[in-house]
Amino acid sequence: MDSEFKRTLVTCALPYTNGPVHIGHLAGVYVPADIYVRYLRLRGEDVLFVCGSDEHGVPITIKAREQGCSPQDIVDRYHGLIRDSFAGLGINFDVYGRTTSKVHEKTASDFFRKLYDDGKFIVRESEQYYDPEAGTFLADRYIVGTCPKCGFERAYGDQCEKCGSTLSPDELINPRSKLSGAQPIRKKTSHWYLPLQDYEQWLRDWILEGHKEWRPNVYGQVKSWLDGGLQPRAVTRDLDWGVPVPVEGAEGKVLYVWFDAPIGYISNTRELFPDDWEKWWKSEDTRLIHFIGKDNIVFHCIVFPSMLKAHGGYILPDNVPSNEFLNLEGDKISTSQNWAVWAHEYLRDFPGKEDVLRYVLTANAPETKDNDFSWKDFQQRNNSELVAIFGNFVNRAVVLTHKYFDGKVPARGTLEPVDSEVLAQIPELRSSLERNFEGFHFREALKDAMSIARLGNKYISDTEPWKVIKTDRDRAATILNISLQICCDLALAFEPFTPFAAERLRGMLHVGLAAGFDHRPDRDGAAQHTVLCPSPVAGDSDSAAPSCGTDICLDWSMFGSADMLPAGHALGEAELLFAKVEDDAIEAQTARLAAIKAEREAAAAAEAAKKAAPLKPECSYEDFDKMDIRTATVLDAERVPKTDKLLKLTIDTGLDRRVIVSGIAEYYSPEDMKGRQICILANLRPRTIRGIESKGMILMARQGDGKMRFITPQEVLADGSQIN
Ligand code: B3M
Ligand code: ZN
Repeated sequence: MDSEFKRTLVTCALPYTNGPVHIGHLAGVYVPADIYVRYLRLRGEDVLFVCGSDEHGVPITIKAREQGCSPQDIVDRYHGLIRDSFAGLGINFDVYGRTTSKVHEKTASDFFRKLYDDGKFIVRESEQYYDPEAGTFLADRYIVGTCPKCGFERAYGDQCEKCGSTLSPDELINPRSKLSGAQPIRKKTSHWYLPLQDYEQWLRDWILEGHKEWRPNVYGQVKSWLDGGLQPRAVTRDLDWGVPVPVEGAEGKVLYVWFDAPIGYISNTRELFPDDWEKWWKSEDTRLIHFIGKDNIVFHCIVFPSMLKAHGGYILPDNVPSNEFLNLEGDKISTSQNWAVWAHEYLRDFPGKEDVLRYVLTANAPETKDNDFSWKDFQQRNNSELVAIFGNFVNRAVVLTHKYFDGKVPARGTLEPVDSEVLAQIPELRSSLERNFEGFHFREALKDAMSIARLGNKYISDTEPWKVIKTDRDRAATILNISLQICCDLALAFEPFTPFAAERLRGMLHVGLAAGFDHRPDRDGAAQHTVLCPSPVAGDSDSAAPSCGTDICLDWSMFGSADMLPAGHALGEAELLFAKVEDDAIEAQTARLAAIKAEREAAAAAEAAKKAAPLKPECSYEDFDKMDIRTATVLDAERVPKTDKLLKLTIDTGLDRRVIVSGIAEYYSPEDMKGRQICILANLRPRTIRGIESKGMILMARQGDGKMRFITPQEVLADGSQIN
């Protein structure tokens, strides 16, 4: 790895604490970050993995208001749920803090104060929406009104959820306060702004010139922001939930959530290392990596770095890997529409299958473009990749060793070409794995790891030790020896991706893992700085004995060696590495989603039905008076042969009997129509439809969703009564 750095600080976007996390979050940020951290640890790097809750922001206050509780109640509820979901999936942060903590309040206040004292802000007065009934300024999300782009009546001041447009509160038609329903007024207020334009040239040099290796989506977004020209950005808000602005005369103002949240990375580091945090943030030999979703790019690549630069003394990110979005069964994931697979529900519904989700989300990771998660694919990847290839290979190697060699690694004899070939391919795959991990290409890295499993599976299928054993015990010994060495490679290669399976595999092989540094606090809350399991191979001879209770601790440097397991080493018990996902488990999930979709479609249809068609251009009374509209009774009705939509109606108009051909067969059967009184336009010029002369037209009412009903008088009238 890059030797100019002594340690790596990896951060993950701090989730907003107003709802649980879903697979989109996991695939976009947390699983890739955990993979990366586990890889670095495997290589013995000193890594700190920092995350926590983002507990400020308007959506939290709105949710609290909706539920009639305090914002603190909301964040207390979700903080624990989210933290436990991550832990359940093996995403092991060294620290998972909160932006409502004391340490954070102090860190964020001090940060603001330093910029304030150093004259890095400008003050600007502006007019903002104010709710005269509630007596408070309204954040964008607290203003609703009609979207100027699509006419949706409940668009927010910053965004329309119907058409996805970004809006500003001034654009809303008929704005209303979400708090009181009152019409907001404009009122003057002043705020502090960070003049981002002052950092433009510096950002260009640093990122556009200095970090061409960043992912194209990140680099491209930064470039387009910079090319568009930066503007001063307000860093305070008129709100009562957040870190108070630590300046006299700023009562009722708090730091903007995007000012305080990234400082949370620093606060959480301080939380863990109150005395020793600075080396992680202020030392040039620390490498900082932010894992984020693509909607956070501007904040992590432009705003936060400008804040850090304005403050001075802090390091800047070396890379900001950001993914695109994950869809679910072809549709955009949506928290408000419940179109998501929630992490905590997955853990409840699929106990013991934590790795499967990690695996599938990585195999489909939206690294270069938006990607899709489907339950069918989930099942297929589990059953035909994890179970049929990886699991099957390991199972055969371990079970056959128990069966024929008493569970002890048999000695390797002379190699045949097939053996040398398989052994020669592993170092190549290892190099490719390393390149992909280090370049943040985790999908490709997973393919490399899977290639090793395929290689092993093919090797054992081709060499058939279960047959060979009958005639050539030494040859079978060689095959199983090689297969078990490959199992060790797999235990290393898959540790970042499927850590629970990797642990089970180590149990079967009866080996430990030299997993580098672990900074998680011990039971007394003190941060550790220990090597989990020092390898007797990598370490010097008088280093501590492995703490895992085995003689052998795998470490990355052994990867690809054919001598990880010496002959005679006793294996652990065989167990199943992966179990099949059965159809009923998948059906339960797809049924749940289908129900949500049906509900959503019904709601959308009800909404559409209510929407009246726009008004036609004005007409004169004379125009109207030309139309002869009357009541009439249907005497007979039949379908027009070979059509789906047409009915032939014979009617009595009070003046005559005539035929009207009408396109209502979708809505009414001939039986529905017989004997009914209807209204017709009687003087419409006759037309021949399917060879039938149609004289007039039936009056129908059409709803917004297209549904049609004929018009009938409230009580039966004489046929031929004129309507005007
Ligand atoms: N909470 C946004 C999000 O969850 C935000 C990230 C903060 S990272 C400092 O998408
Ligand atoms: Zn809209």
